[in-house]
Amino acid sequence: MRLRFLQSAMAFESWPVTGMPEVALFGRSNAGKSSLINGLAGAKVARISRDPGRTRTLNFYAGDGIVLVDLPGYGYARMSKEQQRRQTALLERYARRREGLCAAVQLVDIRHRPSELDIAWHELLAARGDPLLLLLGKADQIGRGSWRSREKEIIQTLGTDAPVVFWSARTLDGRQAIEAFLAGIRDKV
Ligand SMILES: Nc1nc2c(ncn2[C@@H]2O[C@H](COP(=O)(O)OP(=O)(O)OP(=O)(O)O)[C@@H](O)[C@H]2O)c(=O)[nH]1
Ligand SMILES: [Mg+2]
Repeated sequence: MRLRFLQSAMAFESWPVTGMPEVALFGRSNAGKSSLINGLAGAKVARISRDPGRTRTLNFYAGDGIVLVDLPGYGYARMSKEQQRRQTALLERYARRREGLCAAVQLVDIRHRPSELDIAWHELLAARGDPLLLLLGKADQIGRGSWRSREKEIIQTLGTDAPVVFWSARTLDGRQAIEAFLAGIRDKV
């Protein structure tokens, strides 16, 4: 899909007014949210790095009639308690208060059992009552033969009935399904 960078923002007052339906990417730090933006765009529009905790601001991208928001990851340990508290407050404020937020994508690492934070965020997002897509990311890191058993364990741990897509930024597995989800959000609004 075509995606172009709109702006970065922190404070509520500077979040852009776009008039377009918005979908946000949640996930722990290093889960691969920024890489997902690049994978969907088919270009390097978002900055990524080897070290987690890279994305510190809300980053807004627009394309194909929707806005995608690359959020800072939750649960980045190498941050002061005060920074973590501020980051969490920012994410919660965004999740609860953002006008135009129509759906969420939560990205988890297919290799790991979801953490307590993944579970808490999943519950908060599911409670919003609008569409929530669960991505099992870095799927290239395990054999396809293990995908279904990992899916089962992750779904059980989260206690969820959200739709699930296997995703890899390396192979772009899952890209079509994600784009179909986003098109569904755009067309419903
Ligand atoms: N093998 C593999 N590596 C990935 C994939 N997606 C992301 N990565 C790697 O994981 C690391 C973190 O990726 P980012 O996209 O920066 O993660 P993020 O969720 O934006 O992290 P924060 O900004 O800290 O919240 C980078 O080294 C990426 O290259 C994937 O699908 N497969
Ligand atoms: Mg990032």
